[in-house]
Amino acid sequence: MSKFDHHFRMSEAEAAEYAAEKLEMFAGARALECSEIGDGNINYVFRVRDPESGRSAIVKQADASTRSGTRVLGFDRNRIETEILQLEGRYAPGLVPKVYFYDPVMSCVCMEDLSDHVILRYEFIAHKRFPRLVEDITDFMVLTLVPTLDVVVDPAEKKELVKRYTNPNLCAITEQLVYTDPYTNASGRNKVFPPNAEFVEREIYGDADLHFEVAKLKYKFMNDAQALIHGDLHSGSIFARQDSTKVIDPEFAFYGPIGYDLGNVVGNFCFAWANAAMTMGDPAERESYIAWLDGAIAGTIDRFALKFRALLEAKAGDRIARGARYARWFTDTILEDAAGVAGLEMIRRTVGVAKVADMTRIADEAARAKAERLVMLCAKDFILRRDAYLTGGSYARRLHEALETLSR
Ligand code: SR1
Ligand code: MG
Repeated sequence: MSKFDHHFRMSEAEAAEYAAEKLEMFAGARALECSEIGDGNINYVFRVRDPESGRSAIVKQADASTRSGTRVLGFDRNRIETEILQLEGRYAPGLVPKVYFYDPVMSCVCMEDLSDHVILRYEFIAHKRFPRLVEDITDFMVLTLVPTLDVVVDPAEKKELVKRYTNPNLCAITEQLVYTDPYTNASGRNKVFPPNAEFVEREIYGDADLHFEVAKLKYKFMNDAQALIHGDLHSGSIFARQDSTKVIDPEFAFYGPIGYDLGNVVGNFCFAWANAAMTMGDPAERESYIAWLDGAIAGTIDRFALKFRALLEAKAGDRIARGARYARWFTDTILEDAAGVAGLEMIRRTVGVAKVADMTRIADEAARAKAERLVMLCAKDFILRRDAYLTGGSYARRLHEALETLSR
Protein backbone atom coordinates (compact mmCIF):
# COMPACT_ATOMS: atom_id res chain seq x y z
CA MET A 1 0.00 0.00 0.00
CA SER A 2 1.22 3.46 -0.86
CA LYS A 3 -0.16 6.81 0.10
CA PHE A 4 0.06 7.57 -3.65
CA ASP A 5 -2.23 4.84 -4.99
CA HIS A 6 -5.06 7.31 -5.62
CA HIS A 7 -4.99 10.85 -7.00
CA PHE A 8 -4.90 13.85 -4.69
CA ARG A 9 -3.27 17.25 -5.10
CA MET A 10 0.06 17.26 -3.32
CA SER A 11 1.52 19.81 -0.94
CA GLU A 12 5.26 20.54 -1.09
CA ALA A 13 5.94 18.08 1.74
CA GLU A 14 3.90 15.39 -0.01
CA ALA A 15 5.69 15.99 -3.31
CA ALA A 16 9.02 15.46 -1.51
CA GLU A 17 7.71 12.23 -0.01
CA TYR A 18 6.42 11.20 -3.45
CA ALA A 19 9.77 11.83 -5.12
CA ALA A 20 11.58 9.87 -2.40
CA GLU A 21 9.28 6.91 -2.99
CA LYS A 22 9.21 7.00 -6.80
CA LEU A 23 12.58 8.21 -8.00
CA GLU A 24 15.66 6.05 -7.89
CA MET A 25 17.94 9.10 -7.73
CA PHE A 26 16.63 9.88 -4.24
CA ALA A 27 17.06 6.35 -2.84
CA GLY A 28 18.55 6.61 0.65
CA ALA A 29 18.19 10.41 0.80
CA ARG A 30 17.71 11.60 4.38
CA ALA A 31 15.63 14.72 3.76
CA LEU A 32 14.49 16.26 0.50
CA GLU A 33 13.83 19.94 -0.07
CA CYS A 34 10.80 20.84 -2.16
CA SER A 35 9.25 24.03 -3.49
CA GLU A 36 6.34 24.61 -5.83
CA ILE A 37 7.63 26.75 -8.68
CA GLY A 38 4.71 26.61 -11.15
CA ASP A 39 4.65 29.74 -13.29
CA GLY A 40 1.74 28.84 -15.61
CA ASN A 41 -2.02 28.77 -15.27
CA ILE A 42 -2.63 25.07 -15.28
CA ASN A 43 -0.41 22.63 -13.31
CA TYR A 44 1.60 22.28 -10.11
CA VAL A 45 5.35 22.11 -10.60
CA PHE A 46 7.56 20.96 -7.72
CA ARG A 47 11.33 21.15 -7.62
CA VAL A 48 12.66 18.42 -5.36
CA ARG A 49 16.29 18.40 -4.25
CA ASP A 50 18.53 16.32 -2.07
CA PRO A 51 20.85 18.86 -0.40
CA GLU A 52 23.42 16.19 0.41
CA SER A 53 23.90 14.71 -3.08
CA GLY A 54 22.86 17.88 -4.94
CA ARG A 55 20.54 15.75 -7.13
CA SER A 56 17.25 17.30 -8.15
CA ALA A 57 14.18 16.63 -10.27
CA ILE A 58 10.92 18.22 -11.33
CA VAL A 59 7.60 16.65 -10.38
CA LYS A 60 4.81 18.14 -12.46
CA GLN A 61 1.34 17.27 -11.27
CA ALA A 62 -1.95 17.78 -13.07
CA ASP A 63 -5.13 18.33 -11.11
CA ALA A 64 -8.58 17.87 -12.66
CA SER A 65 -8.94 21.62 -13.20
CA THR A 66 -6.76 24.67 -13.84
CA ARG A 67 -4.99 26.30 -10.89
CA SER A 68 -7.72 28.91 -10.59
CA GLY A 69 -10.32 26.14 -10.57
CA THR A 70 -12.32 27.86 -13.30
CA ARG A 71 -11.97 25.16 -15.94
CA VAL A 72 -12.15 21.37 -15.70
CA LEU A 73 -9.52 19.77 -17.95
CA GLY A 74 -9.30 16.12 -16.89
CA PHE A 75 -5.99 14.30 -16.60
CA ASP A 76 -5.17 13.06 -20.10
CA ARG A 77 -3.01 16.12 -20.79
CA ASN A 78 -0.41 14.71 -18.42
CA ARG A 79 -0.14 11.50 -20.48
CA ILE A 80 0.06 13.55 -23.67
CA GLU A 81 2.76 15.79 -22.22
CA THR A 82 4.83 12.79 -21.12
CA GLU A 83 4.57 10.93 -24.39
CA ILE A 84 5.25 14.04 -26.46
CA LEU A 85 8.34 14.90 -24.38
CA GLN A 86 9.62 11.37 -24.97
CA LEU A 87 8.88 11.58 -28.68
CA GLU A 88 10.45 15.04 -29.00
CA GLY A 89 13.48 13.74 -27.10
CA ARG A 90 13.94 11.08 -29.77
CA TYR A 91 13.41 13.45 -32.72
CA ALA A 92 15.30 16.42 -31.28
CA PRO A 93 17.85 15.05 -28.77
CA GLY A 94 19.03 17.53 -26.16
CA LEU A 95 16.29 20.06 -26.85
CA VAL A 96 13.74 18.87 -24.26
CA PRO A 97 14.06 17.74 -20.63
CA LYS A 98 14.56 14.02 -19.97
CA VAL A 99 11.54 12.17 -18.61
CA TYR A 100 12.31 9.96 -15.61
CA PHE A 101 8.92 8.59 -14.69
CA TYR A 102 5.21 8.92 -15.50
CA ASP A 103 2.50 8.06 -13.05
CA PRO A 104 -1.05 7.97 -14.46
CA VAL A 105 -2.53 7.45 -10.97
CA MET A 106 -1.14 10.63 -9.41
CA SER A 107 -1.05 12.37 -12.84
CA CYS A 108 2.60 13.18 -12.36
CA VAL A 109 5.45 13.40 -14.80
CA CYS A 110 8.91 13.47 -13.23
CA MET A 111 11.61 15.01 -15.34
CA GLU A 112 15.01 16.62 -15.54
CA ASP A 113 15.43 19.76 -13.46
CA LEU A 114 16.41 22.64 -15.74
CA SER A 115 17.27 25.09 -12.97
CA ASP A 116 20.54 25.86 -14.70
CA HIS A 117 18.41 27.36 -17.50
CA VAL A 118 16.17 30.42 -17.33
CA ILE A 119 12.73 31.12 -18.78
CA LEU A 120 13.26 32.98 -22.01
CA ARG A 121 10.42 35.45 -21.48
CA TYR A 122 11.99 36.90 -18.33
CA GLU A 123 15.42 37.04 -19.92
CA PHE A 124 13.97 38.97 -22.85
CA ILE A 125 12.42 41.38 -20.36
CA ALA A 126 15.90 41.79 -18.86
CA HIS A 127 17.12 42.39 -22.45
CA LYS A 128 19.42 39.37 -22.60
CA ARG A 129 20.66 37.73 -25.81
CA PHE A 130 21.01 34.03 -26.55
CA PRO A 131 23.38 33.14 -29.37
CA ARG A 132 22.02 29.60 -29.90
CA LEU A 133 18.34 30.42 -29.69
CA VAL A 134 17.47 30.75 -33.38
CA GLU A 135 19.36 27.62 -34.47
CA ASP A 136 18.02 25.56 -31.56
CA ILE A 137 14.38 26.61 -31.77
CA THR A 138 14.24 26.17 -35.54
CA ASP A 139 15.96 22.77 -35.18
CA PHE A 140 13.42 21.82 -32.53
CA MET A 141 10.46 22.72 -34.75
CA VAL A 142 11.77 21.20 -37.94
CA LEU A 143 13.06 18.00 -36.32
CA THR A 144 9.86 17.33 -34.38
CA LEU A 145 7.36 18.39 -37.05
CA VAL A 146 8.64 16.94 -40.32
CA PRO A 147 8.73 13.28 -39.12
CA THR A 148 5.03 13.43 -38.19
CA LEU A 149 3.77 14.72 -41.57
CA ASP A 150 1.54 12.55 -43.77
CA VAL A 151 3.98 12.69 -46.64
CA VAL A 152 6.73 11.33 -44.36
CA VAL A 153 5.09 8.93 -41.90
CA ASP A 154 3.02 5.95 -43.06
CA PRO A 155 -0.54 7.32 -43.53
CA ALA A 156 -2.16 4.59 -41.40
CA GLU A 157 0.32 5.23 -38.57
CA LYS A 158 -0.33 8.95 -38.87
CA LYS A 159 -4.05 8.42 -38.39
CA GLU A 160 -3.33 6.38 -35.26
CA LEU A 161 -1.18 9.24 -33.97
CA VAL A 162 -4.00 11.70 -34.67
CA LYS A 163 -6.29 9.56 -32.49
CA ARG A 164 -3.72 9.06 -29.74
CA TYR A 165 -3.05 12.78 -29.46
CA THR A 166 -6.53 14.17 -29.86
CA ASN A 167 -6.55 16.76 -27.10
CA PRO A 168 -10.06 18.25 -26.97
CA ASN A 169 -9.93 20.01 -23.60
CA LEU A 170 -6.69 21.84 -24.25
CA CYS A 171 -7.68 22.67 -27.84
CA ALA A 172 -10.93 24.11 -26.49
CA ILE A 173 -8.86 26.58 -24.41
CA THR A 174 -6.99 27.71 -27.51
CA GLU A 175 -10.14 27.91 -29.64
CA GLN A 176 -11.73 30.18 -27.04
CA LEU A 177 -8.83 32.21 -25.70
CA VAL A 178 -6.90 32.66 -28.96
CA TYR A 179 -9.44 32.46 -31.76
CA THR A 180 -12.70 33.81 -30.29
CA ASP A 181 -12.72 35.80 -27.05
CA PRO A 182 -10.30 38.58 -28.03
CA TYR A 183 -12.39 39.69 -31.00
CA THR A 184 -15.79 40.38 -29.44
CA ASN A 185 -15.52 40.00 -25.68
CA ALA A 186 -18.92 38.30 -25.74
CA SER A 187 -17.57 35.99 -23.01
CA GLY A 188 -16.65 38.95 -20.78
CA ARG A 189 -13.25 37.34 -20.13
CA ASN A 190 -11.12 39.95 -21.88
CA LYS A 191 -8.99 42.28 -19.79
CA VAL A 192 -8.20 45.41 -21.74
CA PHE A 193 -5.63 47.85 -20.38
CA PRO A 194 -7.91 50.89 -19.69
CA PRO A 195 -5.88 53.50 -21.66
CA ASN A 196 -6.36 51.29 -24.75
CA ALA A 197 -10.09 50.64 -24.32
CA GLU A 198 -11.15 52.88 -27.22
CA PHE A 199 -8.35 51.57 -29.45
CA VAL A 200 -9.41 47.97 -28.83
CA GLU A 201 -13.08 48.81 -29.36
CA ARG A 202 -12.29 50.30 -32.76
CA GLU A 203 -9.33 48.26 -34.04
CA ILE A 204 -10.17 44.81 -32.67
CA TYR A 205 -13.87 44.55 -31.77
CA GLY A 206 -14.95 46.82 -34.62
CA ASP A 207 -13.00 45.34 -37.54
CA ALA A 208 -15.20 42.93 -39.51
CA ASP A 209 -12.41 42.11 -42.01
CA LEU A 210 -10.19 41.06 -39.13
CA HIS A 211 -12.93 38.82 -37.72
CA PHE A 212 -13.40 37.20 -41.14
CA GLU A 213 -9.68 36.33 -41.41
CA VAL A 214 -9.57 35.08 -37.81
CA ALA A 215 -12.56 32.82 -38.52
CA LYS A 216 -10.65 31.29 -41.47
CA LEU A 217 -7.59 30.72 -39.29
CA LYS A 218 -9.72 29.18 -36.55
CA TYR A 219 -11.20 26.68 -39.00
CA LYS A 220 -7.68 25.76 -40.03
CA PHE A 221 -6.60 25.26 -36.40
CA MET A 222 -9.57 22.99 -35.82
CA ASN A 223 -9.31 20.96 -39.01
CA ASP A 224 -5.82 20.92 -40.44
CA ALA A 225 -4.22 17.84 -38.83
CA GLN A 226 -0.89 18.57 -40.49
CA ALA A 227 1.71 17.49 -37.94
CA LEU A 228 2.08 16.72 -34.24
CA ILE A 229 2.60 20.26 -33.01
CA HIS A 230 3.74 21.49 -29.59
CA GLY A 231 0.65 23.69 -29.37
CA ASP A 232 1.85 26.33 -26.86
CA LEU A 233 5.32 27.36 -27.99
CA HIS A 234 5.53 30.79 -26.38
CA SER A 235 8.62 32.24 -24.69
CA GLY A 236 7.46 30.89 -21.32
CA SER A 237 7.73 27.37 -22.77
CA ILE A 238 11.37 27.89 -23.72
CA PHE A 239 14.23 27.55 -21.26
CA ALA A 240 17.52 29.05 -22.31
CA ARG A 241 21.16 29.21 -21.37
CA GLN A 242 23.97 30.77 -23.37
CA ASP A 243 24.95 27.33 -24.65
CA SER A 244 21.65 25.45 -24.54
CA THR A 245 17.92 25.68 -25.28
CA LYS A 246 15.16 23.41 -23.96
CA VAL A 247 11.50 23.34 -24.88
CA ILE A 248 9.05 22.39 -22.14
CA ASP A 249 5.30 22.04 -21.56
CA PRO A 250 3.89 20.24 -24.62
CA GLU A 251 0.57 19.50 -22.91
CA PHE A 252 -1.32 21.36 -25.67
CA ALA A 253 0.16 19.04 -28.32
CA PHE A 254 -2.14 17.63 -30.99
CA TYR A 255 -2.22 17.14 -34.74
CA GLY A 256 -2.65 20.70 -35.97
CA PRO A 257 -1.26 23.30 -38.37
CA ILE A 258 2.51 23.72 -38.22
CA GLY A 259 2.19 27.49 -38.51
CA TYR A 260 0.70 27.46 -35.02
CA ASP A 261 4.10 26.62 -33.50
CA LEU A 262 6.19 28.89 -35.70
CA GLY A 263 3.73 31.78 -35.31
CA ASN A 264 3.74 31.45 -31.54
CA VAL A 265 7.52 31.71 -31.39
CA VAL A 266 7.62 34.76 -33.64
CA GLY A 267 4.64 36.47 -31.98
CA ASN A 268 6.32 36.16 -28.60
CA PHE A 269 9.62 37.47 -29.95
CA CYS A 270 7.62 40.50 -31.15
CA PHE A 271 6.47 41.09 -27.56
CA ALA A 272 10.13 41.21 -26.52
CA TRP A 273 10.71 43.73 -29.33
CA ALA A 274 7.87 45.99 -28.17
CA ASN A 275 9.07 45.75 -24.57
CA ALA A 276 12.61 46.73 -25.53
CA ALA A 277 11.42 49.59 -27.76
CA MET A 278 9.38 51.10 -24.93
CA THR A 279 11.51 50.43 -21.87
CA MET A 280 15.18 50.71 -22.80
CA GLY A 281 16.33 54.19 -21.88
CA ASP A 282 19.80 54.27 -23.40
CA PRO A 283 19.40 54.84 -27.18
CA ALA A 284 22.55 52.95 -28.20
CA GLU A 285 21.72 49.93 -26.04
CA ARG A 286 18.13 49.99 -27.26
CA GLU A 287 19.16 50.14 -30.90
CA SER A 288 21.64 47.34 -30.45
CA TYR A 289 19.18 45.07 -28.62
CA ILE A 290 16.43 45.75 -31.15
CA ALA A 291 18.84 44.92 -33.96
CA TRP A 292 19.53 41.60 -32.21
CA LEU A 293 15.78 40.93 -31.91
CA ASP A 294 15.27 41.89 -35.58
CA GLY A 295 17.82 39.20 -36.40
CA ALA A 296 16.19 36.67 -34.05
CA ILE A 297 12.75 37.23 -35.59
CA ALA A 298 14.01 37.19 -39.17
CA GLY A 299 16.33 34.26 -38.46
CA THR A 300 13.55 32.19 -36.92
CA ILE A 301 11.42 32.52 -40.04
CA ASP A 302 14.22 32.16 -42.58
CA ARG A 303 16.17 29.36 -40.90
CA PHE A 304 12.93 27.49 -40.26
CA ALA A 305 11.96 27.81 -43.93
CA LEU A 306 15.35 26.68 -45.17
CA LYS A 307 15.64 23.70 -42.83
CA PHE A 308 12.01 22.67 -43.21
CA ARG A 309 12.21 22.68 -47.02
CA ALA A 310 15.43 20.67 -47.00
CA LEU A 311 14.23 18.04 -44.52
CA LEU A 312 10.85 17.70 -46.20
CA GLU A 313 12.50 17.20 -49.54
CA ALA A 314 14.87 14.63 -48.08
CA LYS A 315 12.22 12.70 -46.14
CA ALA A 316 9.07 12.84 -48.28
CA GLY A 317 8.22 9.22 -48.94
CA ASP A 318 4.98 9.88 -50.77
CA ARG A 319 5.92 9.58 -54.44
CA ILE A 320 3.53 12.30 -55.57
CA ALA A 321 4.84 14.78 -52.98
CA ARG A 322 8.56 14.56 -53.66
CA GLY A 323 10.85 17.26 -54.96
CA ALA A 324 11.86 20.85 -54.38
CA ARG A 325 8.75 22.40 -55.92
CA TYR A 326 6.40 20.61 -53.50
CA ALA A 327 8.65 21.36 -50.51
CA ARG A 328 8.75 25.06 -51.41
CA TRP A 329 4.97 25.31 -51.88
CA PHE A 330 4.30 23.44 -48.62
CA THR A 331 6.73 25.59 -46.66
CA ASP A 332 5.21 28.80 -48.04
CA THR A 333 1.76 27.76 -46.83
CA ILE A 334 3.25 27.27 -43.34
CA LEU A 335 4.90 30.70 -43.43
CA GLU A 336 1.60 32.31 -44.34
CA ASP A 337 -0.20 30.50 -41.50
CA ALA A 338 2.60 31.45 -39.12
CA ALA A 339 2.11 35.15 -39.83
CA GLY A 340 -1.58 34.80 -39.03
CA VAL A 341 -0.85 32.92 -35.81
CA ALA A 342 1.83 35.41 -34.72
CA GLY A 343 -0.85 38.09 -35.05
CA LEU A 344 -3.42 36.02 -33.16
CA GLU A 345 -0.99 35.37 -30.31
CA MET A 346 -0.09 39.05 -30.11
CA ILE A 347 -3.73 40.15 -29.93
CA ARG A 348 -4.89 37.51 -27.49
CA ARG A 349 -2.02 38.14 -25.05
CA THR A 350 -2.81 41.87 -25.15
CA VAL A 351 -6.61 41.93 -25.14
CA GLY A 352 -7.48 38.52 -23.74
CA VAL A 353 -7.28 37.01 -20.30
CA ALA A 354 -3.82 35.35 -20.52
CA LYS A 355 -1.40 38.26 -20.54
CA VAL A 356 2.37 38.33 -20.99
CA ALA A 357 4.83 39.89 -18.57
CA ASP A 358 6.58 41.62 -21.52
CA MET A 359 3.59 44.01 -21.50
CA THR A 360 2.22 43.88 -17.95
CA ARG A 361 5.62 44.62 -16.41
CA ILE A 362 6.01 47.92 -18.25
CA ALA A 363 5.51 50.21 -15.28
CA ASP A 364 4.99 53.49 -17.12
CA GLU A 365 1.33 53.64 -18.19
CA ALA A 366 1.89 55.61 -21.40
CA ALA A 367 4.78 53.35 -22.44
CA ARG A 368 2.71 50.22 -21.85
CA ALA A 369 -0.24 51.66 -23.78
CA LYS A 370 2.06 52.45 -26.71
CA ALA A 371 3.75 49.04 -26.59
CA GLU A 372 0.36 47.34 -26.69
CA ARG A 373 -0.84 49.48 -29.61
CA LEU A 374 2.37 48.71 -31.48
CA VAL A 375 1.78 45.00 -30.92
CA MET A 376 -1.87 45.17 -31.99
CA LEU A 377 -1.20 47.23 -35.15
CA CYS A 378 1.49 44.80 -36.31
CA ALA A 379 -0.64 41.82 -35.32
CA LYS A 380 -3.53 43.01 -37.46
CA ASP A 381 -1.27 43.36 -40.47
CA PHE A 382 0.22 39.89 -39.88
CA ILE A 383 -3.31 38.46 -39.92
CA LEU A 384 -4.82 40.55 -42.71
CA ARG A 385 -1.86 40.39 -45.11
CA ARG A 386 -0.32 37.09 -44.10
CA ASP A 387 0.75 36.31 -47.66
CA ALA A 388 3.12 39.32 -47.44
CA TYR A 389 5.10 37.70 -44.60
CA LEU A 390 7.02 34.94 -46.34
CA THR A 391 10.45 36.24 -45.32
CA GLY A 392 11.82 37.06 -41.89
CA GLY A 393 12.83 40.60 -42.77
CA SER A 394 9.21 41.59 -43.45
CA TYR A 395 8.34 41.23 -39.74
CA ALA A 396 11.13 43.51 -38.57
CA ARG A 397 10.26 46.09 -41.22
CA ARG A 398 6.64 46.16 -40.05
CA LEU A 399 7.64 46.56 -36.40
CA HIS A 400 9.91 49.51 -37.23
CA GLU A 401 7.24 51.15 -39.44
CA ALA A 402 4.57 50.80 -36.75
CA LEU A 403 6.89 52.28 -34.12
CA GLU A 404 7.58 55.22 -36.37
CA THR A 405 3.86 55.80 -37.03
CA LEU A 406 3.05 55.71 -33.31
CA SER A 407 5.94 58.03 -32.46
CA ARG A 408 4.81 60.82 -34.81
C1 SR1 B 1 -6.19 28.72 -18.97
S1 SR1 B 1 -4.66 28.52 -19.72
C2 SR1 B 1 -4.18 30.04 -20.42
C3 SR1 B 1 -3.03 29.93 -21.32
O1 SR1 B 1 -1.90 29.39 -20.67
C4 SR1 B 1 -1.31 28.38 -21.47
O2 SR1 B 1 0.07 28.43 -21.48
C5 SR1 B 1 -1.91 28.54 -22.84
O3 SR1 B 1 -1.19 29.46 -23.62
C6 SR1 B 1 -3.26 29.03 -22.51
O4 SR1 B 1 -3.91 29.69 -23.57
MG1 MG C 1 2.27 25.93 -20.40
